[in-house]
Amino acid sequence: MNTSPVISIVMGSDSDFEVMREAAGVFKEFNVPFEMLVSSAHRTTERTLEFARNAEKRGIRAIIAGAGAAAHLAGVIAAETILPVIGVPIDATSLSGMDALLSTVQMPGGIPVATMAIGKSGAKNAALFALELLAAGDTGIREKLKKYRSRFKTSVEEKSKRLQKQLETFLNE
Ligand code: RP5
Repeated sequence: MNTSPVISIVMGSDSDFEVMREAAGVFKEFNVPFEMLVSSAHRTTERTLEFARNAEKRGIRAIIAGAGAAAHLAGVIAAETILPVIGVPIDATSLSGMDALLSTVQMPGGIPVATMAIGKSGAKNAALFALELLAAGDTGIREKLKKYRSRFKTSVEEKSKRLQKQLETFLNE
């Protein structure tokens, strides 16, 4: 298997790892090579710009950028690459992630950032969305994604059966 990373997961600080590991977990499960790094749009601006400019020629196919507070990381990266950039707003301040959400989602027309939900669900969905992008040209990933979805179907059907039993007990009380 090719082990060169095709996905970059970037975060503004190592304090974001707890959330961003959700994305890493998905790539681990799908056996898709990825890299993870810390780069800050405001603390290490030059490093972030260099990363964004070089990502495409290094073979990266999509970038996931997670940041909290005035989260301009995803937007700054998107400004310097035409790779798809997926933003994950992180709950890192007293504004509970609303600051990061608005900073990430409200990109002016011309430089898109696909913005996910705040926090762990957003990180997980960012990875799944990146896989959906890769799936356009990779039948293996496409099939794995279909299997992943079908597991949800089975689990909801099981939940519904359990609920019927609970309902029966409740009605007979
Ligand atoms: C943001 O500021 C980072 O993405 C992080 O969510 C937040 C706090 O960073 P630390 O002070 O923990 O390094 O840039």
